Amino acid sequence: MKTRAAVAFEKAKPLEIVELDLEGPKEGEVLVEIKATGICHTDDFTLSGRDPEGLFPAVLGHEGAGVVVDVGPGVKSVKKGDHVIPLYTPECRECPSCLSRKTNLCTAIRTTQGQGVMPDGTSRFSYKGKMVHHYMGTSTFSNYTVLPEIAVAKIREDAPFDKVCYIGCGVTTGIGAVINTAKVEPGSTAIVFGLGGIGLNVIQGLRLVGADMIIGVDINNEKKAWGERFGMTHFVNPNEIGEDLVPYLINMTKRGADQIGGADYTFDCTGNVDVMRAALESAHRGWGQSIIIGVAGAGEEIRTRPFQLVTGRVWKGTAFGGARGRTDVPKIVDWYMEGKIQIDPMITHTLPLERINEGFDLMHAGKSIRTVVIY
Ligand code: NAD
Ligand code: AHE
Ligand code: ZN
Repeated sequence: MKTRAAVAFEKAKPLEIVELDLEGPKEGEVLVEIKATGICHTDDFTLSGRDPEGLFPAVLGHEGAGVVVDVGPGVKSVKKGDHVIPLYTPECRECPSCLSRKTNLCTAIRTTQGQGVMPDGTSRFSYKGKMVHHYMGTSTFSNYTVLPEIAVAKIREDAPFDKVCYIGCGVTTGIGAVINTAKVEPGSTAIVFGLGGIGLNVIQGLRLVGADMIIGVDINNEKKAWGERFGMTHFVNPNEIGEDLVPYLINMTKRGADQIGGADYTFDCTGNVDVMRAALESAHRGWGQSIIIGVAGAGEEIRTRPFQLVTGRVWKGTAFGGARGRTDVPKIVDWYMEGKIQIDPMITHTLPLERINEGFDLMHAGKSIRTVVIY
């Protein structure tokens, strides 16, 4: 069949809207009509050429929602007409990682996913007879996409696609980092670095679990009002404090009898390795945990004095907020439908597929929180 898609033919070039050929689903695969997709900073990261796993040409996009329109042989867990969210972190429930109960990083299809192909080693997408790569196993910048059955979460049918697509990455990553990875306790102090599509969801997760002091750090002053809207209690622009950021944050978090300072939990939502260091070093001596969410480019490394860890600070990372997609995503959709979490205000822009490149421009200009493409 044919599908309209925004294709990344080359790194650092605008996406091109073309009609691709798409093969139908094979054994264990499903064909999904994507109704809406968010644009995440990670799509931009890969398009920029900084992703060591980036492949071209490819159909990017990993934050979608849609309807199953066909299933391949052997598919049991979903059927035609089901509403689904594609999962870049699948959940096979059979691999050693899934069975360990220690991680959400299912390994069933990770190798082929990173190679931009389906689990049988081939791509379903082609253009003028030449293979086009899948991306993150999802490729939601195509109106139709083929996914392994283990990489879709079935969701309730009354949930609006143009909002719950955001649960396919940003919402789940931010809230999950708080609940699953950090396991933040009520009354905690927290610092969130980077108040974009991920950081604001960390903030709403912190409010949900009853964190006390929630400090947001961003170089864009317009993010102050955004953070406050979702529960941030204090805002810091590192360029305007007139001193080094870490001691400033340590001072801010000195409370009552505890004059050591430092936050119980810090979160990097920027992908900047210097910010990651500041996040670790502004965590509380003895127990502060710093969670890396941001994704850094090929060749970049994190640094700190080992003494920071010797004295009890903990560095952790999280992918997809530690969520097990087929199990957790339908629950997060319920939270949204029940009004427990907010999504609508964060979707600042909607665009048709033809204008998808404007979504990247808005992100670069710091003007959007999330742009959603509606097919
Ligand atoms: P975004 O562009 O919407 O937001 C980034 C924010 O960081 C912006 O508000 C920007 O002003 C701010 N910022 C930039 N440099 C800063 C600095 N030096 N100090 C303070 N703030 C700074 O991006 P996003 O969609 O929120 O994604 C954030 C990061 O998370 C990206 O690196 C993305 O690739 C990554 N990510 C990771 C996962 C995961 O599973 N680990 C999931 C989604 C996104
Ligand atoms: N491919 C990159 C890393 C990109 C990355 O870390 N991706 C996150 C999701 S970001 C979503 O917006 C992730 O899930 N990582 C775990 C995994 O298995 O990919 C690189 O550096 O090679
Ligand atoms: Zn993402």
